[in-house]
Amino acid sequence: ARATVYGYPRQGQHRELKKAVEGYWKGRVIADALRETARDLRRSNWQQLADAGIHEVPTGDFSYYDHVLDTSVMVGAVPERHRAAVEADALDGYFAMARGTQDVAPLEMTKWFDTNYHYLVPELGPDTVFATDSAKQVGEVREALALGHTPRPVLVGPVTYLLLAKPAPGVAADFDPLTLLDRLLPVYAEVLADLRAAGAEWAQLDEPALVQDRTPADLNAAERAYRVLGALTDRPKLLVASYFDQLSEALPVLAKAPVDGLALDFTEAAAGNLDALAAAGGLPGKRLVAGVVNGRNIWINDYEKSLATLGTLLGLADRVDVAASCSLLHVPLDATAERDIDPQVLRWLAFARQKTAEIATLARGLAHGTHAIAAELAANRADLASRAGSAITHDPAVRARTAAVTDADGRRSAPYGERTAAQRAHLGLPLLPTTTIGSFPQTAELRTARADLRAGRLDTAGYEERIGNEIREVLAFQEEAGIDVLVHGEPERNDMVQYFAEQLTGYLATQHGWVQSYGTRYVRPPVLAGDISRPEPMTVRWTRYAQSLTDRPVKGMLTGPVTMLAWSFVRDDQPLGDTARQVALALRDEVGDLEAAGTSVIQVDEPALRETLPLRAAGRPAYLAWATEAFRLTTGGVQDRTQIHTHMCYAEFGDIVQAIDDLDADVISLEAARSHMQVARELAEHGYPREAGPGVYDIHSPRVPSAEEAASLLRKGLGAIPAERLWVNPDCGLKTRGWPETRASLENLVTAARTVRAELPTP
Ligand code: THG
Ligand code: ZN
Repeated sequence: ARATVYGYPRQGQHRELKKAVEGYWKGRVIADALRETARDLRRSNWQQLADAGIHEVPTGDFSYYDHVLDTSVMVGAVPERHRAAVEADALDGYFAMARGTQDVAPLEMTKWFDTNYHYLVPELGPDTVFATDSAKQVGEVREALALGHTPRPVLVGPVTYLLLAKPAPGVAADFDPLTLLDRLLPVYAEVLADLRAAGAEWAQLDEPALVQDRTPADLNAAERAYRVLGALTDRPKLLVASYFDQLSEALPVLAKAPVDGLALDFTEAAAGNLDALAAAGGLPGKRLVAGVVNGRNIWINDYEKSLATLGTLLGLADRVDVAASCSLLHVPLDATAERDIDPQVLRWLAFARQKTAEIATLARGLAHGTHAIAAELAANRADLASRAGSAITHDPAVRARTAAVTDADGRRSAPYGERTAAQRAHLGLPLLPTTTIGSFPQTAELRTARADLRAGRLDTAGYEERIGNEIREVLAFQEEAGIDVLVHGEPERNDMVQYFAEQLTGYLATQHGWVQSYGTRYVRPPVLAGDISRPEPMTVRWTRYAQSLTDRPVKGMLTGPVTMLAWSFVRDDQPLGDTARQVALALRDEVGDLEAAGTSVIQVDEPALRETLPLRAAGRPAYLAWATEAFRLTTGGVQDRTQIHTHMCYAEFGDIVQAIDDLDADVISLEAARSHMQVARELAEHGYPREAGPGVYDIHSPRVPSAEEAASLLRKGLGAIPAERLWVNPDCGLKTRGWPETRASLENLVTAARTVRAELPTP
């Protein structure tokens, strides 16, 4: 048994890659220097892996921006509008596809399965002509060989690549990219031949799309793809990798395919793989790579459990190797860099570097017996016991409270239809009320102030004075602009999850735990480590201050429990629903305190509700049940006249309208400007009975929408949602925008609301 991984964090311990790429964009770093930084990072990653005892190192997993974009380049799927840029300069053309230019739009970005990584969506059509460009893949194989490593190039598999694609602009929406498979396979054949020639003994083809619910046609495509690629004579040995869930129907297809190995996820999330593999008769004559170390969470492995699984697998394949369940791209680099985490708790955590050591240990244990890893096993047992028995993971007060939760706690005292009258009377808002989603521009001054506070250059009083000033300006602007429901602008918050995580007991923040979100953008997901409680109010002070400055209602702003889980590393020692309930109770107290402080409108954001939807339909009802329960527990305790808002973005909502309705919020704001109000129609079709604000200002672009444009979107909205229930707001928070366009856009939005109000029939 040998140890291997499918991919490693690309950014470097100090996010050197981000700095080099962004420096290149700004013209401060020349192309050769960027390439050298990239080469250094690859070399250091491979050395770390080899030193840890990883036998085959992944190559081709590195990327300047995104590995799916790299695959589009490898197969020549460059959209027409980017052709010229790519021909002029390959690197600049690559970044043009990723980010767009003045004149051309970038590729669309969307979430990589149910992770927090985002990839660039391939655009294909019946006229797509593929062409082989194996330079990047071949180059990395040569690089690794020259450094004395055994490279295993990792490629997005052809079936997954096509399943992740969408019809190019101008192509019929019902075009099925899978119809291009027969044209794509010769390109993969050429790449594989080039990799073989470069010296790769094995190549890995990643097919995570096959763990999702798949049609017989999809499975046929997978069967054909691997029959064709397997039959090639000039190729490396092929390892087909799956992860994020079990293969189910696709397992027998791949087990029978003429490939040389299969990589399967054997973590809890894919528990069915073990039985399915046995039922399929195992993998006689093939290599099995067993993903027993969770590649997307940060907890230490349970060695005994993993060794038991690995032992069962030994009889099922020709050779069993040990790996993480998926690429380590989804975890931070190195836990030992964390200086502020209690050393005892730090022993429970494994980031990428620690996981490679775990994989190597397990491979040694599997190959030579447990006596060969006796010391590691004993330490592992002690660390697991310390976690299981810790007061951090078991707070009796939190446990007692969650156990006492009843359905009534999640029920408002009156149904929506009756609450609206109380809210209308209390708030006195006009028809088509205007509001914003919560955040205002996070200016360079604010970021500097926060950095200065952290570095000790600014004291708390000085920092708070700046926050107070900012809030005054944000409120003054909104009053002047004529917005109806105001916000304080959230200048005191860094990230909408991190801000709350830092204030809740049981949550850990990391200092260096960066994980790539997309391109050069990273997040530091906090860790839900223990039982969650709220030692003191988190948002009341600034909300109260903001309300003291105006007679109009100021919205209280909270991140909802589902998003708090989705953008954190979650506990693996209790059901997600239990963790969500603990977070919900802490937030419920915050909602109660805001209400008691005089806040009449409270927004509980759930942008991640849609994105954590399980990959397979079978898992969705249970997820939606705990997710809606958690939201209702957060918001269910307020008086009728207190108006609960929620906000969602980053997703299509058509298939979860029922769940959105079940949240029992009074008002929802949704991203809609770019889809021309499609969400409004989707809500209407479902008979959504509540108030809604489909966004009329696309905040992802610096473009200022004119008042006429916003008005015409509002009229469209009125076609689906009656005036009594339609709100006027931007698509999302304004954190990433500058002040000039924010000012102009919001003024136009208010003008649009007034114009359309004047057109309404007088009641
Ligand atoms: N917060 C968290 N997770 C998220 C989002 C979020 N996941 C989904 C989505 N939003 C991802 N979007 C972004 C947008 C911007 C950045 C990261 C993810 C970003 N990051 C800064 C960077 O890399 O320079 C670092 C930010 C920081 O200093 O904390 O700009 O909103 N949790
Ligand atoms: Zn949003």
